[in-house]
Amino acid sequence: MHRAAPFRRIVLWLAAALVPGLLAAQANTQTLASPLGPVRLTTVATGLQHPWGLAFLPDGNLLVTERPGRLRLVTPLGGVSAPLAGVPAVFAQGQGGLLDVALDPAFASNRRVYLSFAETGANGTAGTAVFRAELNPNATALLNGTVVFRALPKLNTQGHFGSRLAFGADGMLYVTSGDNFQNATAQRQDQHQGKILRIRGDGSVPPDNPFVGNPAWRPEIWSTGHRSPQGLAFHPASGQLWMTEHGPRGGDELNRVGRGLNYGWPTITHGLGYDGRPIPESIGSSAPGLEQPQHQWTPSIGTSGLAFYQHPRSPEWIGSMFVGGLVSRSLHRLRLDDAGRVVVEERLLAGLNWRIRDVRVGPEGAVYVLTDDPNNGRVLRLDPPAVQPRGKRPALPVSQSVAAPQRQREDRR
Ligand SMILES: [Ca+2]
Repeated sequence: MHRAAPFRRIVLWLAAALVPGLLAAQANTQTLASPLGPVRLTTVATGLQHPWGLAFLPDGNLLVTERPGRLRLVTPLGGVSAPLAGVPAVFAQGQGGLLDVALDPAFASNRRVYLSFAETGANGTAGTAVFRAELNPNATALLNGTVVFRALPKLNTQGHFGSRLAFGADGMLYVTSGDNFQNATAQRQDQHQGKILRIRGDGSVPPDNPFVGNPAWRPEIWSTGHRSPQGLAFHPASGQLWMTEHGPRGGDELNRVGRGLNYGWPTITHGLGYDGRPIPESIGSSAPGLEQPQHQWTPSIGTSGLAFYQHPRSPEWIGSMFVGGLVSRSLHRLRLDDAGRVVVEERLLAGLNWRIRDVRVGPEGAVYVLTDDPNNGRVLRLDPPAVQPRGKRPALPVSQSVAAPQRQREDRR
């Protein structure tokens, strides 16, 4: 048996030299059980530092951000490029750094890319900002970059920057901005913190924003009362905007976002402070004029990226919503009823012990996931369960309670 080992190594070395992509794909694929049948999980890339956001380029490659301030190209077979040039300097402290990446709706003609990030301000302050640039033809650099939006005022903070980016069918860019770990900001009309913002790609304000013309309000504000929003996506069928945000200790939220509405933080919350006591500003879990979440998680799952599944490849998954869990270390697949209530929740990737930072649906109908780690963050591809004959489909599971370890420390976000 021992004599076979060197020969096997030589065969593997030859195979790796001849078909590296094939070998890597086989070595990095595993099959996992799920309530709707086996799903195939492929590790596309490893070794990333706090990967935070991803976007699919038309050529099949991915743009992936790393929070310390790098943007990389990742190929479907796991090639990871050198950092792209032209990325802005970021405030890489605490939860700050390079955050989300999004393509312009007209990327095919203008090659514009948007990045959200924490930007350094004066005297140790920082704030969420949005950068726009053009991707050069061989995708090695961003050109003509400029900051198109800055959340004001910049504050002394290292946390709750947001910040997800999503373009609507209206062509507008929606940006989540966290409360900078300062609760009161989320209800202040003159501050961008704790809001969802709606801007044009050049940062200018659309005239139909809800508070345009009211000098008390920052005109970019679309919705208010958010704490730490890390998921943002438009439903591909209804066009409605949905978001996820971290509660404090408990009370993570899934919200359907309406124009000009107030989602309550910190006046109402389903969570408690990290010390187990009520949030000082809170008057309870509901109040007139303040929106209730469509769903809330107590204990917290550490909600992160959000994606809707509408791809014809998987009838089983169509109509599902995927929510990443940093604390639950799971990918949550939800089904909503016609009223938007969560009626099924299942946990995928549970037991692998990976903090899930982002989730997106790829152009071929697989689900892509980023796992958060200081040095070995991953890009994962999850292929949906094979379509089964109608009579053999397992029954949909009833809503499952999510048992997650109670989160105590903010730096676990
Ligand atoms: Ca809320």
